[in-house]
Amino acid sequence: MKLALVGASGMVGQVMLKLLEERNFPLSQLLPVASARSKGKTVRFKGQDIPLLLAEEALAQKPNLALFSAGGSVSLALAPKFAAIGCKVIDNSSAFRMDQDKPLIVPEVNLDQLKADDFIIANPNCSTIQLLLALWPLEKKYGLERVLVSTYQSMTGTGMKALQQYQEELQGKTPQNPAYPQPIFENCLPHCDVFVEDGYTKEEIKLLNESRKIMNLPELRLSATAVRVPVMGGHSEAVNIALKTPFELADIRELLAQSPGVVVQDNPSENLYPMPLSAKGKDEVFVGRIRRDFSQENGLHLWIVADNLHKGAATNALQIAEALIEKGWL
Ligand code: 11C
Repeated sequence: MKLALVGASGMVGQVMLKLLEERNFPLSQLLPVASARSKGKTVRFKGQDIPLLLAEEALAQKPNLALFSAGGSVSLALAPKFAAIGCKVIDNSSAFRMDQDKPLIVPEVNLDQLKADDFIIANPNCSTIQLLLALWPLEKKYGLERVLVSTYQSMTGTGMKALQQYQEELQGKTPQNPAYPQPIFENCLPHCDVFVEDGYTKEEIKLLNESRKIMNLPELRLSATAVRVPVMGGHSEAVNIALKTPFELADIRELLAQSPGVVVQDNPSENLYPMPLSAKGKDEVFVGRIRRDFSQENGLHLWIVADNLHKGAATNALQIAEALIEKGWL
């Protein structure tokens, strides 16, 4: 298996490299790809320094699998070229997620939507993935009437430029090339990704549209406010849910505790709840503050935290790749 890693020097790419090693992913050759700016640089993999390649150089090696995390425009330009030579592409950008003919996969939810002849497979947005690991078991057992999501998103979702801005502001400097239009140090920005129609941001629209597609619930009532916070370890989400049918709180805890990829961390008497600091570097999605919302029928509150670079990006992509191998499609 020859694996091209497009965006190998980025934040998600670096986590991909770490996880490829940790999971002992079966590959015979790694082809790390970056832009011409990184020409001459290397990435570290299994104790070796491997030179970064241009996309054309990697294509010439005829990889079987390409993992893309270099942004939407790179994916739009290059993913079809890799697919055209019979290479399976798992794309971490938003470029293809809503294409009707391309699957958008969270393995714990909709692996059944993956087909043998899919060549570009989309990896969902990080905030969607962690949300759905908790929502899907609830949908199956009780039905989702309505979902309200408020996110508290890590700067790592924006990338290295955001961490640079934070560091400069921390040191009292004025950032020369800021990632955000406002200061992020000691601040919260109700602004993730760009503003689109009706006053929403693209991140908020992604949460709605991707959730509908992945769970195959085109009428799902979901609304979100996405907020950037000066945090590193992961994204947090305060989620308010109205279920369609009555529930016992103990059953919800049990259901979530048994759901794949979910860890329940919920013991208020010991101040135990999910936090970005404790989720950092982990592959699971952590759920806590599980409690009834008494203001509405069948109402429930959850607090959901995950490392957006892990389950929100690299882990999910590698799980898809592993599923392709297991099915004999790779
Ligand atoms: C953020 N969720 O935290 C974004 C990062 O559509 O894949 C990933 C953007 C995407 O800003």
